Amino acid sequence: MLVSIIMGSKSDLEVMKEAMDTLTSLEVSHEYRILSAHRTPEALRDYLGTLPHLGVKVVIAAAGGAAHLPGVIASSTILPVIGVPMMSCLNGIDSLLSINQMPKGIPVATMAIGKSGAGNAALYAASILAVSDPGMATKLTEYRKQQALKVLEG
Ligand code: RP5
Repeated sequence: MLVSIIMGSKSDLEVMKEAMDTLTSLEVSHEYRILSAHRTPEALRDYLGTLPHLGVKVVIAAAGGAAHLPGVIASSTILPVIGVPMMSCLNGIDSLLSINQMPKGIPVATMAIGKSGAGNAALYAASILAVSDPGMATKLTEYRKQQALKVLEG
């Protein structure tokens, strides 16, 4: 299983379905978990401990508000972590800045707020995999071609 998607709440699921659908369309194996940095710290730690055995190469982490989840995950693994800020009572700006403003040393790649970010997180995960997987590179190139065709067709 190549990509693990972790989100802080069941309320993030509808948005994060965009990431799962995109990974499915690219035939990237993935699973999701609902685990919170604040509400379920022990369960989160336990799950993160299983990632090497699962063969996970990239983690996508979604959180809203005081969105510590992506940073906490990144602090416990050297796998690339892609953060997706969720909408919140501050229109997701708090989530975006919480995820984006990591102090030097522990990076989190931060996407756009909401569904665009969720879809792009999946595409970015596929790009990371494509560096060492020519089959994945071909699929991504085809995805881009189809996307351009749709735009040109109007
Ligand atoms: C975060 O708090 C979650 O990622 C979610 O986006 C936000 C609100 O969670 P709920 O109150 O809807 O469970 O931890």
